[in-house]
Amino acid sequence: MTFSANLNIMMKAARKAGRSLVKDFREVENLQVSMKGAGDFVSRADVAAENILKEELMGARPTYGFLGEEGTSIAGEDPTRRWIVDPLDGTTNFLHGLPHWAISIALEHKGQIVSGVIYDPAKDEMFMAEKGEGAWMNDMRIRASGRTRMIESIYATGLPFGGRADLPETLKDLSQLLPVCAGVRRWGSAALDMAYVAAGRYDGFWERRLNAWDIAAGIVIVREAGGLIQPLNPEGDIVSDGEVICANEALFDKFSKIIRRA
Ligand code: 2AM
Ligand code: CA
Ligand code: CA
Ligand code: CA
Repeated sequence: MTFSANLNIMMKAARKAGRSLVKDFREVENLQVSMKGAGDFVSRADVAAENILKEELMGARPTYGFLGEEGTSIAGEDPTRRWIVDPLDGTTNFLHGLPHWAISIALEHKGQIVSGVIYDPAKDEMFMAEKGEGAWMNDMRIRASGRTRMIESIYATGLPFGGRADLPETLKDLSQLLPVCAGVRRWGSAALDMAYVAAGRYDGFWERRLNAWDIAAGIVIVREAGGLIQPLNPEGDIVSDGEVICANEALFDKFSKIIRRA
């Protein structure tokens, strides 16, 4: 397989930020932690990883824009291209010593996500895709699952933390979905949830109240793996709404009818 120069830049940046995060993860008890909002933690590790990503990505492509969760926002000379970055998706897991977190890097071109990388350094799994080029995990092509029966399928979501207002809706989703499927998982990294749908590990995923950096890379990875991904509100926009639903092609209709109560 040969990847574009941009995807190689993204993978190199993800590996470099990954080394920094793994080092901090080994001594996580010494990290300074602060809260950005109720239940929304940030540590020195998040900020260090964002700085590495900014240096690598902006160093290689100085004219592109940049949007990062930890405050980096750069309007590029080239208004059509922008990096959208979550330096550490799953901070709560990270801070609890749970090895389930990732770096998410997307490249947006004219409002569309054209390349995505989601890297899980603890498991050394790099999920990546480019528009029209398929989706990969390390050196293997990945595809959304082939399951066709709801009762055999499993779904991932995020449970609203820290008093998020979408709790009643999510509980309703669960009460309607759980009786008709094989299970729902909640691991705390939206980026990895989407990567796992692309890899056929989960059959679908949905979540409300996310941000552009949680979802951007996952969009192209799920699509290139043959999965269907849409804004939860069919008239909306995934990246700006931050509300997403995805699944394999065979199950998308049934699953989305339950979640959208259509
Ligand atoms: P973050 O770790 O980058 O902040 C899952 O529900 C998503 O919500 C994650 O992608 C996570 O991204 C974000 N999130 C923020 N605070 C959280 C918390 N206290 N618990 C779980 N997820 C949280
Ligand atoms: Ca956060
Ligand atoms: Ca995130
Ligand atoms: Ca983050």
